[in-house]
Amino acid sequence: MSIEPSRLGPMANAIRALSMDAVQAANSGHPGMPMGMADVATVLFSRFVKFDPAAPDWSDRDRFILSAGHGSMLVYSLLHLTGYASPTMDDIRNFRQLTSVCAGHPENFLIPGVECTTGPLGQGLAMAVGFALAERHLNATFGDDLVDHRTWVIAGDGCLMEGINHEAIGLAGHLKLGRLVVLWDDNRITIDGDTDLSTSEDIPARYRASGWHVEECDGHDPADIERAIAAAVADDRPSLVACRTVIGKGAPNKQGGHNVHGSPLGKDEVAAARAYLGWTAAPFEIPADILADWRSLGQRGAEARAAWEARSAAARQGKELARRMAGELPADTGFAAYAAEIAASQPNVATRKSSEMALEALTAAVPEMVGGSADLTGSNNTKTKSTGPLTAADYSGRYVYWGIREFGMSAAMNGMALHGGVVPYGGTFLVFSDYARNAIRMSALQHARVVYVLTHDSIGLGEDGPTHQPVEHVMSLRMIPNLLVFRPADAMETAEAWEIALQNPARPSVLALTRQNLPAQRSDTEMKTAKGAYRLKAAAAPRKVVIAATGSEVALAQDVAAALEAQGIGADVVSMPCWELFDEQDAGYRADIFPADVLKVSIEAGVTLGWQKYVGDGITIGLDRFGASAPAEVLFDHFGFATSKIVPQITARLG
Ligand SMILES: Cc1ncc(C[n+]2csc(CCOP(=O)(O)OP(=O)(O)O)c2C)c(N)n1
Ligand SMILES: [Mg+2]
Repeated sequence: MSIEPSRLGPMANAIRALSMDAVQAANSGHPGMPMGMADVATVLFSRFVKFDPAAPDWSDRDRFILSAGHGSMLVYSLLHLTGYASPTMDDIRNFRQLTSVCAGHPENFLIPGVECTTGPLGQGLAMAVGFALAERHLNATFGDDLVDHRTWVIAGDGCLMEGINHEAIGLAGHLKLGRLVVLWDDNRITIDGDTDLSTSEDIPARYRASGWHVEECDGHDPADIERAIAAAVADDRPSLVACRTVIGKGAPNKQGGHNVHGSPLGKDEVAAARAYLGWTAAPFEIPADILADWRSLGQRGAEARAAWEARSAAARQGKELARRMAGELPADTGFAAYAAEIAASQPNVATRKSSEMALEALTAAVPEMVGGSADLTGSNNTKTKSTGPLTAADYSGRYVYWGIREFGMSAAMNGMALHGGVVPYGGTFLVFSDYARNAIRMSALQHARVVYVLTHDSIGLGEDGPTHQPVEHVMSLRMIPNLLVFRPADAMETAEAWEIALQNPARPSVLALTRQNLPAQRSDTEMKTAKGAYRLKAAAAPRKVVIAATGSEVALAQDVAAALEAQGIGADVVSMPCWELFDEQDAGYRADIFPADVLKVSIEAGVTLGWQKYVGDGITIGLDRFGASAPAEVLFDHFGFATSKIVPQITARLG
């Protein structure tokens, strides 16, 4: 049963009413965008989107992404009206309150029907590129019967103005992601006022030049909207549908102006809007006939899902797809055999190389791993024999050439991880993690399993100099909640870090890896990295000092300890590949590693701020300034990372 065209207007007004009433009740929020895009969203959901409210995690559903996350009431209204269990009307009534899942911006971890967290403008659209890419990759792997869905985006002027938009649409155009459709809320208003205050760009021309198909429509004319979306669906390029709208449409005295963007309409204007729209129902009440129309859409999807379930049950690969979509790894990731191998071979290699060696084993055993690099493949060592190129001609490949698009890559990887069925990892230089930083933060906030392979992790990269030498990066990444930051000391710790990263389905990880070779520190396979920090070497003489270090400085710590022991000063060496995991150990373990009664010293080729947490008023050896251009050995010595310079500081303190 399809909806009569005459019903679309009242259905859209239900979105308008819920949005203005919820924002009014919260006395905060953004009514303009949901009211302006209500007609487009109603046509989209009533004619095009494949979804089943009874199964929000059905893997072959279409993905709907509200990139203009400030318009959160739009997605809350849609989910509620179409019959999802969450949000309830009570949640909507309590929009933006602590007890409600209807947070100020849509959060993927609060509501199953919210595919990803949006609010940082531009990133929803960039994540959508990852969703669309994951869909094509799984389609190529599992076939049309099991994977065949679209990615829909509603984006505002802000999403299209952000720099990441350029990266995202360049990727989507190049990869010919034709199942991606972006509906642009072309209301020509942003917070400060008319868009002509700040832009005069020809957006359709920019999209066309990037390989997109562009349609334009009157965003308040259902027939025109339907025509434009149908044309987008029919075209095999990614599509932008410019929907000319009036922000706050329905609020007679405020529509079309920037004040309706992010403030409640006010009691009088809410009343005026009710009169203007002919909406007589009380706040948070939807007339039964209108609700029935919305619910009928939801019920339609159940048929499509039932048919898919029958196909999936009959398909040879149905279970394998289900495994991947559930985020469950194969029983054997290849880690154990590989760890045994390097415990024996004790390789003396850079940790970026160790990472590549681990990846060879892991990518061979874990087919859902999809790698890539932002044009530093040969430096990040991210490509393996199992991961052939993922291209527009062959989406079954497992390696994405992201180009020089660190932010776009990272946001797209979030989309891939949240789509499910793939475990993305991608590389760049650690120093350029700043370009990607908000997407890394969004991985952590969204509980997305994304692995960032960040190489050239210190002055140890040498001659490229201070622009390329991270100093504050490892420490600043440690400040992001729910992010595991690994700085492994050798091949074994690198392999362990990879295994831990894979085994954490709800956490992103960063691997900070060296350019320069590092000696092997371990011959056991005890997964010590899982504790975050552990005693690599116990004091021989009576213990006077504990030296904690990470990554390339662990070898130096060993050397310093040996020099102290030679003087009869007992020294533990603690390798500390992951602060976050150490902080999660029990108090007894932590106190055993960093005992109260000894001098504690940290060595890390980066800023020292933060190490005091472990060494108290001990000694912090680090680099609180930018590096310099010279060979690595010269720099380490110049900046004080030398046994001969560290030992006297320790003996002086011991008195
Ligand atoms: C990266 C980022 N920068 C700034 C903001 C703050 N902000 C939220 S909405 C908005 C204006 C967006 O304009 P538009 O997309 O046209 O939305 P509309 O006013 O039409 O609803 C801004 C600047 C943000 N959310 N994200
Ligand atoms: Mg706008």
